[in-house]
Amino acid sequence: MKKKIALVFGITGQDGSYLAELLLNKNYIVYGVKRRTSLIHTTRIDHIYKDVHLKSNLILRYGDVTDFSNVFNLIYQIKPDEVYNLAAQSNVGVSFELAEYTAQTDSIGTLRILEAIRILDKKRKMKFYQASTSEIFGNSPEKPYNEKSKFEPVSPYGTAKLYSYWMTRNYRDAYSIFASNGILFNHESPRRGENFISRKTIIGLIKVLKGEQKCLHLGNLKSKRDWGHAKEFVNAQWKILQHKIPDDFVIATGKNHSVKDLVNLVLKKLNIKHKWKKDKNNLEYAIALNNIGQIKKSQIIVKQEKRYFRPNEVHNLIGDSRKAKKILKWKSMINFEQLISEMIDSDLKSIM
Ligand code: NAP
Ligand code: F7E
Repeated sequence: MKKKIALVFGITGQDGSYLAELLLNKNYIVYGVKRRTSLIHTTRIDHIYKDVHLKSNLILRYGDVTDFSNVFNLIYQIKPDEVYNLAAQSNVGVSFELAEYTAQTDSIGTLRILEAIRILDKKRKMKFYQASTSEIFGNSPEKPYNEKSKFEPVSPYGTAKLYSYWMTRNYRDAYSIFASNGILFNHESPRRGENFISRKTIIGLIKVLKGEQKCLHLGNLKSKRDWGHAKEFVNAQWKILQHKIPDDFVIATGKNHSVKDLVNLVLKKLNIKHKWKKDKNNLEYAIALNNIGQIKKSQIIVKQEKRYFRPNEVHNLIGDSRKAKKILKWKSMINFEQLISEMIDSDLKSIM
């Protein structure tokens, strides 16, 4: 039987690496798009990538979704069965500083891929997956969010992603392209980028324990997120494209926790006893109650800092993925505590 060909934009990212593993295990030929960078950074996929001169089912090509001729050429040459658009400037906080670049990548980047598919795939055989996000719900009041909830994004990232969500639906309806949105809630793993809250907290507190960093500085501790495991969530991405019709699905665990819960859990797992206090500006900080590692009793180990607050915030995200459970037979099995424990163990091994 002819092997299926997948084209993955964003293969060097957290999800891209897990998705590539999953597709290779399912015997796909996987083409991954990597950006030109001054230093090669393919760390997340090095374990599955063989020397370019050896025969392999994983092939890397240079590319960038801000370059239409490149996107068009890749789709023209590779003729994939499935296209996964995971490429994005994915940091919500950074999107306030790089608003135009975020739109170029997260909105128009998607349009470029959809246009290339529309022009090149006359027989409408290609399937397209769009990495949509819970950020498109913003602070919409009716929770938990499902596929019918109202969209009210509050950041350049969320707004850019909402454009892509609608373009994916528009191209499906107008041109009969098999184009689907996975509306994924936060998902983490040991491969999560170091400036997202889960990884930043874990790495930061391990460094504080080792005496390499005095204190962990954070922003909003009150916001709540529905955190799942990336490995499970990429399985949903694949399932969305195997469904007989193109459609949109919310992918979430259905449970949420605050940033402060996350910090408390990491401190507990590292055996750092602590107490929260407030300063005169009402900013919170945590002090150690025990001597442990390089930490001295009464040391300030976590501190809120204004610079890490965003101009606008999504306060409370929780998803309802009953549709995915019913139609795709997908459900999250790894809970918050298991996820964080796995991430801590992984970072303890590499940092200690
Ligand atoms: P990530 O780790 O930040 O990976 C993003 C990927 O996109 C990286 O491979 C990155 O390349 C690539 N990329 C960035 N700009 C690009 C451009 N202009 N052209 C081509 N590639 C570009 O993100 P992730 O956590 O894996 O998330 C995957 C996708 O799901 C993203 O679209 C994200 O917005 C979306 N999403 C994520 C979550 C989550 O909680 N993780 C939730 C919902 C939706 P470099 O490695 O070169 O930077
Ligand atoms: O922030 C708060 C921050 O950056 C989570 C992306 O994958 O999920 C992710 O977006 C919360 C926010 O993720 C710091 O204000 C406090 O309330 O880990 P995060 P995010 O913004 O939820 C969605 C679904 C995506 O689609 C995105 O691509 O934590 N927070 N202090 C902080 N966050 C960070 N990063 N750094 C802090 O110091």
